Amino acid sequence: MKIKVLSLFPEILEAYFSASIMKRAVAKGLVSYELVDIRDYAYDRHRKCDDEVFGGGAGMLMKPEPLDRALEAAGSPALRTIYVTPSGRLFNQAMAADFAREENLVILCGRYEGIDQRIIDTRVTDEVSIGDYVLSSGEVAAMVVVDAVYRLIPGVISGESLAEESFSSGLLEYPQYTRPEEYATMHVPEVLVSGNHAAIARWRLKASLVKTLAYRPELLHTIDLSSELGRLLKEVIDGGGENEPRTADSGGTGADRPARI
Ligand code: 6GU
Repeated sequence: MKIKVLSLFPEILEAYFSASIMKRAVAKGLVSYELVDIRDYAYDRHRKCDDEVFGGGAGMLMKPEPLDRALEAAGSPALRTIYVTPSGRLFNQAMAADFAREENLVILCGRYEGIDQRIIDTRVTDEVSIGDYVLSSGEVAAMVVVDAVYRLIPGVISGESLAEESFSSGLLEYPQYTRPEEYATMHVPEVLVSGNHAAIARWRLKASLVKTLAYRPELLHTIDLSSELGRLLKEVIDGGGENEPRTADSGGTGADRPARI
C-alpha cells in the first residue's frame, strides 16, 4: 500500500513512519509513504495557506487553492482520500479493514478551524473522526488512522495476533498473564496453567464477555441470546461459579483495577 499524507507539519509524521513496526513494514516493501508539505503548493511567496471564514466566526480556515493543487498532484479523488476531522464519521475497525483493502490512500490533515468545503466536495472521499473529543492537530488523528489500517495489511502482523485482539471478534480482549505464576501474592487464574485448551478457550470467551459487559455493554446488543455465545452471556450476567472469570465488581478482569492516586 502507498500512503500519502498531506500536512502543514509533515515533520510530525516522519518519526512515526521511520520507527518500529511501520519501519519494518516499509523495509519489507509492504508499505511505502510520501509526506507532502501542503505549503509547497501555496501560490504566493508568503506561502499562505489559511484565511478568515466567510460569514464571520473565530479562527482561520485552510484556503482551497493550495489544497486543491496538492490533492490533484496526490491523485485525489481517484484515489481514496481521507480527510481527518472531528466532524467526520466515527472511525472504527470495520472502516480500518475497508481502507486496508486499498492499493493507495491519501490522507489530508487539517489545521486551524478546518478546510474550505469546496475541497471536501470535490477531492475528499471519506471524512473521518477518531473520537468524540477535539484535537488541536489533525496529524495525531492521521497517525491513528494509518496505524489502525496498515497493521491489517497481510504480512505486517501475524494473523493469529490479529484474530485474537479486541474488536476483531466484536468483544474486548480477555485478560492475559505471563510469568511468574504468583506475583505479590496474586495468582494467575488456575485454568490458564491447566493445559486444558477447551477450558482455557471457554474461560477466555467468558472473560471477554465480562469485560465487555463492564466497559462497553453496547457492543453486546447484537449478540443472539439463543446462540452459544448468548448462553454464555446469560451465565455471565447471572454470575459465574468457581474458576470462572470474575465480574467487574469482584475483581480479576482488569475492569476494576484500583483508582490511581
Ligand atoms: Cl480527525 N481531528 C481533530 N483535529 N480532532 C479530532 C479528530 C480529528 N477526531 C476527533 N477529534
